[in-house]
Amino acid sequence: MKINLYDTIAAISTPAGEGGISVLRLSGENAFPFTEKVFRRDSSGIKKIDLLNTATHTIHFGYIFDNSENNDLIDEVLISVFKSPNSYTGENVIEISSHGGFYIAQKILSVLINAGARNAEPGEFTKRAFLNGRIDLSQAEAVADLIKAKTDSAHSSSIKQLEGALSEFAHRTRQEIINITSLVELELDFAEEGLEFVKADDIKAMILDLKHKLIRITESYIAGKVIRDGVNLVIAGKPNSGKSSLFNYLLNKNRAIVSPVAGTTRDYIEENIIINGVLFNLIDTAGLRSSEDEIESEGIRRSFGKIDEADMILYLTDSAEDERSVNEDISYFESNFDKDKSVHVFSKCDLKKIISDKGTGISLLNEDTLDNLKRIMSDKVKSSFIPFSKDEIVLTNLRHKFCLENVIRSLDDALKSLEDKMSGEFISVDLRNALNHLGEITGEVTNDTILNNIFMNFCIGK
Ligand SMILES: Nc1nc2c(ncn2[C@@H]2O[C@H](COP(=O)(O)OP(=O)(O)OP(=O)(O)O)[C@@H](O)[C@H]2O)c(=O)[nH]1
Ligand SMILES: [Mg+2]
Repeated sequence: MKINLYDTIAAISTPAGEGGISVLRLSGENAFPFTEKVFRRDSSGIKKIDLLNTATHTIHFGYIFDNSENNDLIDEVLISVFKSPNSYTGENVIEISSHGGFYIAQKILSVLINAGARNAEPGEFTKRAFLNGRIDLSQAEAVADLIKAKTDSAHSSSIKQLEGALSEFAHRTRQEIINITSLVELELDFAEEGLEFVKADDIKAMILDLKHKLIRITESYIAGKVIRDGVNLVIAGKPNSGKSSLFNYLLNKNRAIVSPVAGTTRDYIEENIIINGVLFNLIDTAGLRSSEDEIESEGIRRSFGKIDEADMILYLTDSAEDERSVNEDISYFESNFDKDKSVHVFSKCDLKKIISDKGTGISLLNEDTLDNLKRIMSDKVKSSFIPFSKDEIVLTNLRHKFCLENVIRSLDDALKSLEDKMSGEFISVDLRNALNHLGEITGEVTNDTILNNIFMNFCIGK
């Protein structure tokens, strides 16, 4: 995406479809004159507005006309005026609130394009905010995450990042690396005179300390991924064990076919659901057994595929079966499933008096047992994937994780150079590499490819 910071871009910022209002946004050097061409204060189209002499952060009622054709009246609108540098992009910005309706918004957009504006690319408003120094890159990325947030925790981690928590951390770390670098360079200056200002061991200890802090943060990415994208939770078990019934119950809708015939579910089904603040991608699968049926066998193969990829598994054993089958199923579960990520569930416990103490009993006829299962599910996610306190930074973005891993790699290089008693110049080069990688997080160090990849994923109008 080539960007000319001086042209004026326009886009509809609200989603397509009918709604109370639609908002269009214009940003750039000519945002004011282009608006003046098409906006009038009265419905007869006579009274113009002088935006340069209008106070910033004010709202004005008026009308949009199609000046390209017969000066047709398009809509009654409100325009909000934001003067550079106090706007989202840092440039002159006009926001037009029209009646909600895709046709009207499209029509106003085409009028603005006729007036001289250009259609904005995805994320271009936010990209300008970054290029104009209003926000750094990690904050721009937080804007995209904030829009996509589906749960409380996804929201709170992205709003924290937007407020600059990650940027602050990057700046603090940067300062620490600079301090270490200057100690190394000081050492370098005096080395010839045989003065050892700071012992190599001390420098090593400082780098190690920093490295451990960074490792802790990169480890938080798993939590971040769970917070952002949800936990892949597979419901598995023998045919007829009640998987689809549980799936439907958790979703609170009859999504999957339930029947007493073993082998009902063939292909897997996925749905999103939030349980106790945790986002789950629930996957109902075909019951596991050896089957002669070609289609069922393919379904079972897919079940195993999903089990392999799962973050978490609910394995259902039908407790209404006879004791031998139940015991066999328990051994099957115990020898084939990873304890850390699986929960053993005994289904249909209304049909059985004694429930094995090896798992959690549930019955669709008993709400308490299901609430208990939900609590076990969300607690397990919180303890295994999100063992971070509210104040800690949680990485939610893979790009940030890669940058930090590169920082750690450069710190390792520095440690190795120290170990090998290399001269200070080498150590200093390693530390400077670490600084560069760190700068990629906030965008102090960046290139077009990185920027394009980031903003490509935004919606148009943001
Ligand atoms: N009594 C009782 N019956 C249940 C319970 N849960 C499920 N069932 C019944 O068990 C039968 C099988 O349920 P499904 O949910 O279709 O089982 P499944 O594991 O999805 O079966 P497949 O798709 O064939 O692998 C149905 O007749 C359900 O009504 C329960 O808690 N109590
Ligand atoms: Mg089923």
